[in-house]
Amino acid sequence: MVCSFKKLKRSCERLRTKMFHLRTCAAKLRPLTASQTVKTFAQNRPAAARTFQQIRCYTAPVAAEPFLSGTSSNYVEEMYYAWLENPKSVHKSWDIFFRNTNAGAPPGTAYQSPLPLSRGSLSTIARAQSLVEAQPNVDKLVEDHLAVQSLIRAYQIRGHHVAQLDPLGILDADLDSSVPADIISSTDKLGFYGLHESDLDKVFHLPTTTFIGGKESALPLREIIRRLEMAYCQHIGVEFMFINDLEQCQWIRQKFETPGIMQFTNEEKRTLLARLVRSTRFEEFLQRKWSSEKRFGLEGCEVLIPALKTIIDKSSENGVDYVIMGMPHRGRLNVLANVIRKELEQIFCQFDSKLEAADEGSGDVKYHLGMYHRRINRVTDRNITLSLVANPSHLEAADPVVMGKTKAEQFYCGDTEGKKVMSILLHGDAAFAGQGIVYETFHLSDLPSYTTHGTVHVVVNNQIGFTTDPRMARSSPYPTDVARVVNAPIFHVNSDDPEAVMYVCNVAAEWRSTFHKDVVVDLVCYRRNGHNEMDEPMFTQPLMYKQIRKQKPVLQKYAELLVSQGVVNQPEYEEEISKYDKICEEAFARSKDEKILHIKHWLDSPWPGFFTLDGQPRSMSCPSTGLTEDILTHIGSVASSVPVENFTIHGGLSRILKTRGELVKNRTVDWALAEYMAFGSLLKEGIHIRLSGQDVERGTFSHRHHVLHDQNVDKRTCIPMNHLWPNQAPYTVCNSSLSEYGVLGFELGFAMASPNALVLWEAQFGDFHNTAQCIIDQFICPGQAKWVRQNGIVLLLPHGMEGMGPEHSSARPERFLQMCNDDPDVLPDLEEANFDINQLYDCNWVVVNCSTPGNFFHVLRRQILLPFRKPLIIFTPKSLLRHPEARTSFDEMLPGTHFQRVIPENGPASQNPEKVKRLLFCTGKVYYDLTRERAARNMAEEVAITRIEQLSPFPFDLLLKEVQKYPNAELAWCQEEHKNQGYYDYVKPRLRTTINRSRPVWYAGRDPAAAPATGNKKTHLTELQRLLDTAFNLDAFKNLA
Ligand SMILES: Cc1ncc(C[n+]2csc(CCOP(=O)(O)OP(=O)(O)O)c2C)c(N)n1
Ligand SMILES: [Mg+2]
Repeated sequence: MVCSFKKLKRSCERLRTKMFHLRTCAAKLRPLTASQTVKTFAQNRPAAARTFQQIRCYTAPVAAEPFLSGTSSNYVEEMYYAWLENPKSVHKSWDIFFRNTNAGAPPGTAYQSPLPLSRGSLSTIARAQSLVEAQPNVDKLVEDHLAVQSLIRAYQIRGHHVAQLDPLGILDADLDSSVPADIISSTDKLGFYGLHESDLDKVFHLPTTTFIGGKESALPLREIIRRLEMAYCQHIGVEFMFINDLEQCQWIRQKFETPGIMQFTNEEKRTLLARLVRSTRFEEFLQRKWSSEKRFGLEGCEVLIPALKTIIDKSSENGVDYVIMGMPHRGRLNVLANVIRKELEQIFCQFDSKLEAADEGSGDVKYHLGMYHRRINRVTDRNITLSLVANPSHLEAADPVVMGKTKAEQFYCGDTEGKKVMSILLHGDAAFAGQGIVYETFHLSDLPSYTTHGTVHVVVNNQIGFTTDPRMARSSPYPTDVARVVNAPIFHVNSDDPEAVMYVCNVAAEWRSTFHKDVVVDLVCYRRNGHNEMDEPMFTQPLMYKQIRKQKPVLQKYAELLVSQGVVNQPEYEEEISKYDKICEEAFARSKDEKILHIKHWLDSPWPGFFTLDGQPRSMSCPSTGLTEDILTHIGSVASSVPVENFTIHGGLSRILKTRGELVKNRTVDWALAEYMAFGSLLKEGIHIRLSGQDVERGTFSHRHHVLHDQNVDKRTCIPMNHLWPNQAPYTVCNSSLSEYGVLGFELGFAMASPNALVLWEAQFGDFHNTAQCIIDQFICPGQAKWVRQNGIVLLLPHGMEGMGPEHSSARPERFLQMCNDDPDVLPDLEEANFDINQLYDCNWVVVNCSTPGNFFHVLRRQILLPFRKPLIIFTPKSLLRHPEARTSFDEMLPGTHFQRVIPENGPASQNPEKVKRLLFCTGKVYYDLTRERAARNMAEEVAITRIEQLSPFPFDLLLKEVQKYPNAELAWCQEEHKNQGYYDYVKPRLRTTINRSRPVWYAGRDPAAAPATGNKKTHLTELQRLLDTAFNLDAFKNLA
């Protein structure tokens, strides 16, 4: 018996490859009745599978029935199982058939045509008669049942295409007005399935992949279609059938197909109405008071506020206590007021153009500012913290930043599954479809070191982007199609149906807390005004806006509905409105008392305890960044060993570790070891370190090796850095996806969460940072000035002209330097106490190019030991990673040592400075070319070489001393980069200011060029030699003077 069952299974499998997955799962899931939840059904699974197998044993003859084709056997199995549960649940013909087979009718006979009377015995005749009843037209019956299954599936897959999503009723959310052939919009389309109008009242058994039956397991076709239309073609369009996980699909089906599932209590309806009142009246209030101010109002999508509040309420109910949000301009003030609950007077005073700014920096327009607020969630009575991340105008740029901050908050509170901290991202339809960063961010969503365990995305899909129609703005049917790449379900919803919106938002929040994966709510709405309140939309969308003018606001529609249902009465509704209007008026009156504008009230990531209460650094000094010999030796020994047992590393790596060991024995460090020392010591001090970027674990140049891989055991790894000290802070080192924009944004967000972490992003090669330019230009460079928030992120940008061609050579130092906020023409007060620290405090970021491992070590440590945080840009070397001279002795890393902003000449030239004819300034790796050349030319006494290690803020004080030390020397700046690139344009005016323009500053370097480097190795060497010739030819500048 068992054997026959297996045979049946096997033949089915062969024939039904496509249906296989579905069917097997369906069999497992069979015992679910409509009233059971998906949870119960998942729990029942093993038992269900068992029951299935046992019972099937008795049905072996069924396998041999002639009509049992690949597809029909699937159906018969469905039918059979249903019959076992309840013989009445299947069509009478099936009931007879199964009874016959179970009674022992041999294969083939259960379906045989009745035998002629004359040829049969009495008993045969009796049996044949029952068979006649059972087999009126089995093939047709099977086909019809299969057709109905296909029909159900068609609605699940394509029902959303015909859902009524556009509140205006004139547009197609999927940009397609046609109705798919397999959606039964009229009875004549039944023919597509080989069905006929006369079949509409026939009863069909429902497959386990639908929940439309509720408690019924069979329904008439007419009712099946009606229920499918109700589930998939009303105001909600569910897109989910691309998801590769049956359990998740079943969960969604259950949420949308179960009859009567979308019901709300009167209390819930009243709350929804009250939220709509706030949302709508807030915009109206702003419009009344400041009719000519830009605010990017929410009119046409007022439902966004109840939508967000529903997501937050549901998530709070499920244990979330911190929600981090990112959003664009549209409705931002409304979200601040009614979701985050920023004090209204603080918002209103942003409209007062006479108020003076109280904080340093540029500040930002009101619809970009961030916010952080902790309060009680009134619905759940639980504490909740809401943070809206400040953002630039660049749409979607904040997405990865929000993700990074969320990840960090989860990390610091030990929320490894995203149960307490979550993010909500809002999008505009045009931006969501158009901006590539959306895709990059989605691709971070499931990576172990980047996942935030699900983001709820909400799209304000007003079916327009500024003046551009969706048809001109995207090639995909929906603006949300990008989310399909990560199997996120997408719930499109007509925003003029607030209850549908609320339902969908509840499901989205539940989805996130059940599966911890991204989900999208697409609020299909309209934009009542122009792009902003000043714009005339009729110029470009005349017909759409004629319709919009006629459109009743959603609040009015919903209020009328609830009044008609008796949920509220008119006076109650009006009372709700006047209550909120009064709140606005009172706040407006209070806002008049404000005299100055404080941007610091708009901080999205406060760092409690790091600053004094009034936001100042706790000191204006930096302790020594040196370490004791013991610490250096200990870190060195771990860095050169494998700290776990029975772990086989690659032979090449053993040699690298051995060399490291020797370096440690000789009390020296190379680049990799210097980084180890910096990280390892900070971990000891409780500072979390996170190093992220492409291939950072090994290091692009194979010098780092922070993750060891067992050569014999797959995926067994060891991170020695996490074996340094008892109770050390954790070290995270993670290879990222191949994205710069997304990953740099993410790390910036991570670094926002805490000042007690060293967060580093390394570019594979420095020039790749340009695909993350937006994060650099809009966040890192001006972040503090715009949003009074500091950030200590470190960018490691491999840089250096090494004959590798135009790509990979330059990290574009000129760009970073051009964006520094220090004045090239004004000499600061060099006598000021703590000049160097004050300079750092005032700058927008720090730019360094270290020429020694030791200085690299110090600058990394200084980043944390400073009493404030600034972004740090480090141009890191390539060839210096292994250069025998690029070594630092422990002596230069011991207590009392510091980062050297300038490394002065300390050779023979410095002994007799008057004799020095030329003082060369340089930075980075070219120093080693210069010293080699100087030695070759025997010019150690005539030419002094001083290295500027910290380019910005410019070390005016130390360089002045250098210049004064060599009174007879010509001054020249030497760089290996082309003249229009590198550091020259930044350094020259500042050097001139340092010496009060008393002497010329000459240039020894490559000529200006369009590309950063030549692709020809020989040309590269010739250029190098030429610049060295200029640097050491003491007559080179004679004729230029
Ligand atoms: C990266 C970027 N490109 C261009 C703009 C200019 N811009 C501002 S709003 C907007 C239209 C946005 O449309 P959508 O995303 O649909 O949002 P909506 O304004 O309709 O809410 C454009 C093009 C921008 N802010 N950012
Ligand atoms: Mg839009």
